[in-house]
Amino acid sequence: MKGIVYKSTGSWYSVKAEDGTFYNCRIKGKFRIQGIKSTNPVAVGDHVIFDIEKTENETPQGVIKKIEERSNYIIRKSVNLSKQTHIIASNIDIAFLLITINNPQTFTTFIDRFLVTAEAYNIKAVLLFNKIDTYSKEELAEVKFLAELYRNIGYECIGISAKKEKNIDKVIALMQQKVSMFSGHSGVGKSTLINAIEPSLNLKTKEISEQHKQGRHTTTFAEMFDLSIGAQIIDTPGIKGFGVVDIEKEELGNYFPEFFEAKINCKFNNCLHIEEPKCAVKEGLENGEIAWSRYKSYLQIMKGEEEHYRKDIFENE
Ligand SMILES: Nc1nc2c(ncn2[C@@H]2O[C@H](COP(=O)(O)OP(=O)(O)OP(=O)(O)O)[C@@H](O)[C@H]2O)c(=O)[nH]1
Ligand SMILES: [Mg+2]
Ligand SMILES: [Zn+2]
Repeated sequence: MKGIVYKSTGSWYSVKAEDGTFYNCRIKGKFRIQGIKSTNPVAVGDHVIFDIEKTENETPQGVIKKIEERSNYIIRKSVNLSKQTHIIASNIDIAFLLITINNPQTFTTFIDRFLVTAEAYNIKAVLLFNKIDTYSKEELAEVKFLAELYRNIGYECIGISAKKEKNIDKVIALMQQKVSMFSGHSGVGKSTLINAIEPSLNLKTKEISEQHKQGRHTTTFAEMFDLSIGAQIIDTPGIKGFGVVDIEKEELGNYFPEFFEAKINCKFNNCLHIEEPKCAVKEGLENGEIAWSRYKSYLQIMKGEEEHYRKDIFENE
């Protein structure tokens, strides 16, 4: 049978068959995916082939035999096993990043790593600036600044309030007939936004009183939901950082669209935009066409530095 993985709890997978029935499936011991060193061989969004096992009890269970080739996937580095990766979700049409200026704060290095990952796998990325109902004048100015920065590069940016249901219709319009993923730090409002779109799901969200407790994730597993607007959404647990793996140094600049555009004017066609003379990216920085925050993210990924969560990249200036 064919189906799509809707939920994974580590050892069990909830798979929706073509006829709409959900089956609890597991994988056989030796099952491995070639080429990917991942802590989870099967991810939410995967298209799989599975067999129904005859069981004594009433509910039939399935065994996943094969995963169809993924059109794309979003990964993060595993928290403990440094060399391993964790596939957050696969076969995504649009990846939405929820960004909050405050409570919690999202830094540009995090945004840029997300965008690089999306570019590398050719996934349309949209930035949602959430909680606009809570911001001070200064914080709203920050939203405006960042939205303009990323719009200039070509990314769609929408200011929203999941709680006050502001601009939700704009998000819905982008989601029609597609598989979307909501991503972002813990507490940015991913589950709240899904509830705003589909109230009947009534997903668990963080209580206000719990908000300041660090390291508490309300959503603990990625899960896909069918929405009545005619779309699928994958809710994901909040993540601290995106690992950018499998990207060669020479390729990295291609995943910063404004660097890629400038590169044609670099003196060397293999310019890494670091030490080289007559570099159009560095000229772009000087004349204000390219944002310094983007270049800092670029250098950080290039050097393979770990992301410093909750550390402002400008704090050394
Ligand atoms: N004022 C305001 N609060 C919001 C908004 N969106 C979400 N919140 C609140 O932020 C808190 C966290 O929201 P969640 O939806 O649980 O966040 P999450 O991104 O799903 O978090 P994890 O599941 O831990 O990754 C909750 O108390 C929400 O009510 C918003 O637009 N405005
Ligand atoms: Mg959540
Ligand atoms: Zn250059």
